Amino acid sequence: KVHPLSFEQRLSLIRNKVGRRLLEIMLKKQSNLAVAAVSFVIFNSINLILYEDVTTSEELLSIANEVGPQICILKTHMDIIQDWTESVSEKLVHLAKLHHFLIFEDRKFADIGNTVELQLTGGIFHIAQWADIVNAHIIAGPGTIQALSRSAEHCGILLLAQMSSKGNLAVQEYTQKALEFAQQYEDAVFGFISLGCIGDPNFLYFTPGVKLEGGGDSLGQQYTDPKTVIAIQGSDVAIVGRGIIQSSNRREAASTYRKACWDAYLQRLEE
Ligand code: 5IU
Repeated sequence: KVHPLSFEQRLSLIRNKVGRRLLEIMLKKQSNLAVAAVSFVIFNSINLILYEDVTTSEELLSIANEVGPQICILKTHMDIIQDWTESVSEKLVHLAKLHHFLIFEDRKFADIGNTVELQLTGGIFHIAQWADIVNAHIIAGPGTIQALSRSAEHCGILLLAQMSSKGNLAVQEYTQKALEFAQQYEDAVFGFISLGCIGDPNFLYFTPGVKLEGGGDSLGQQYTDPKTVIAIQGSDVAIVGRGIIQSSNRREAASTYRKACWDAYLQRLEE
């Protein structure tokens, strides 16, 4: 299923303009690395929290600044930030422009269109004002996608076609349905969250659950290394959270991962 096309060649196949802008950034920075600004908690032996990270806007912004030069995308979870205000999103957008990356809010919209429209534009987060990319489950049918594309024309959409966690239900027929939905809304949808390429080079593939050492966590996350994900499974962008966030030197870790992911892409082109 892995196709042989380069990112340059894909540029003319992607209909959505955010998708094309992303490809341009990727080629310019030689980066197919997305960093997930995830939180992590370290518990002690009697389950008390010893250490907690990336739940403040200060920490989020400092990560964006540290890893910014190495990444094509910063993936956020705005609802884990304790002190979110509009100025946080303004500062994020500023850093995104400074370092040339796109902001992907991993809100995973899943409701009927009418609700999703309000979640995207309203509340205290106003996601549509600052996110370049948002994602959606297909469980509620195409109305979810219609609502997102109508109320945020400048946002590109990714559909969840597969997941990295143990026991997830996004398999086989479900994955195929995601592909069909995307093909129906190609102006708005430019890619998938998946474990690799699921067949159509007109879309980009984004894979979470990536770590150089592999392994997993205690809540069902399953890690695959960048080379497997990109060179073998045919994914385009690796999404790395704790592999970088938990490192004592995030700048260096981001640089190591950028190189590993880009080399894996080059290796795929050679095969
Ligand atoms: N994420 C996954 N798996 C998935 C989907 C999203 O891990 O199938 I869809 C998110 C969760 C987190 C990031 O924001 O990707 C992975 O972070 P770690 O690299 O820290 O596990």
